[in-house]
Amino acid sequence: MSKPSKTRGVAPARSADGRAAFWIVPLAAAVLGAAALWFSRGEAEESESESESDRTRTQAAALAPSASDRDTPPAPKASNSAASHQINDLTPPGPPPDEGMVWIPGGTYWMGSDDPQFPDAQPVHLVTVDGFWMDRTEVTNAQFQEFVDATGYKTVAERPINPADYPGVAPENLSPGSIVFNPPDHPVSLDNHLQWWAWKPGANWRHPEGPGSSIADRMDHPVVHICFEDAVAYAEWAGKRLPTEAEWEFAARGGLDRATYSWGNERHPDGQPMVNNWQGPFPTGDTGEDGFVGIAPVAQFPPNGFGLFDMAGNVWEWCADWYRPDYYRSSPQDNPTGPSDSFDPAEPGIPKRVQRGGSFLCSDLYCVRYRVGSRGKGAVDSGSQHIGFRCVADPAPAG
Ligand SMILES: [Ca+2]
Ligand SMILES: [Ca+2]
Repeated sequence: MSKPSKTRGVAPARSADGRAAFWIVPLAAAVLGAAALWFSRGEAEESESESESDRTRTQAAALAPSASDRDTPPAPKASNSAASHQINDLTPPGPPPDEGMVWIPGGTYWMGSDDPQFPDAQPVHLVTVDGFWMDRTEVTNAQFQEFVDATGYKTVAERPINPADYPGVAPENLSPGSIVFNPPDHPVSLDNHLQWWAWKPGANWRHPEGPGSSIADRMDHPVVHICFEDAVAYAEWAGKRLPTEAEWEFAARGGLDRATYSWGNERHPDGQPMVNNWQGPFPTGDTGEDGFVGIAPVAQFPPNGFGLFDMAGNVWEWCADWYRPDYYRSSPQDNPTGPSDSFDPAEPGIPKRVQRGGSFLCSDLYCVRYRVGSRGKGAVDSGSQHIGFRCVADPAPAG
């Protein structure tokens, strides 16, 4: 299906309510026909069901660097030497901006993954980032509530949808809402995410599963149904910012050199679950062997080497960078901030930012992107029940 034309292009500004289109419009099936292509499939979760032809298209598209990156000296590619990996002095430059933040010392690391499942995370390349403060946890409902109480902010999912943006869609299908996990009660093929996601009017951060659901007893859970601009608005209010993708991955690696996970290379060290993700058949039967079916309160699993929680799993986390599958081919080495435009060959023309870390829905059957070097992406105007964020802050200027 095609997205309304006004949402096409890669303008930084979010089109009014494009997020809704992928979910509302399927309701008008006669108009749109086949499956909605949305957001995040970015969601990254499509990765494991991606067809060979899709992979080929992705890889072919990745051969063409973006114009803006074409003349940038690329970062060095991975070699067998670990000599270039180094972590700066761990000593913080002063007190943290708030007690929820930890100092990430900066340094040089090998960014990306050589796992063939993740062609957009290649080549593995050397990146250097300066030190920064980072939230220890995903932003919680309690923290987001403070922001909303102070500012009256309304998230994208709470705002009215302008019928003029969706000619031909019945007004009753234009209620504010978001995308919720709605698994079938029977096994399904993993090639169509619409089988387990649904557009739900009334779903938003206050009502994660839609009307009737509440966060009252979930204030220590990560906030979800957050679009990119919602995350930016919170960060600005908090005097913080979103991490670049390079900062996020450096932090997630916790000082380790090219490990598979944010905690090391062993999935269950000493039998200990290290991530809130999915066990059992997807999408019908999460057995919760890690202790949690669905989203967990933050910080229920051991922190990584930098003291950060849930850098793998629980909820996806927005990064500041535009998404392109080819960016690692031309990324500068020092403090890269992402490409100047967005391109996802699976959904050309839909502006997407990077998301990282995977979610409670990732398993080794489907979406293994809780592995630390892998990447995700999402349409900027699409939140969902497993998309949240955390913030970073720069150190105070010396002197
Ligand atoms: Ca779980
Ligand atoms: Ca996370």
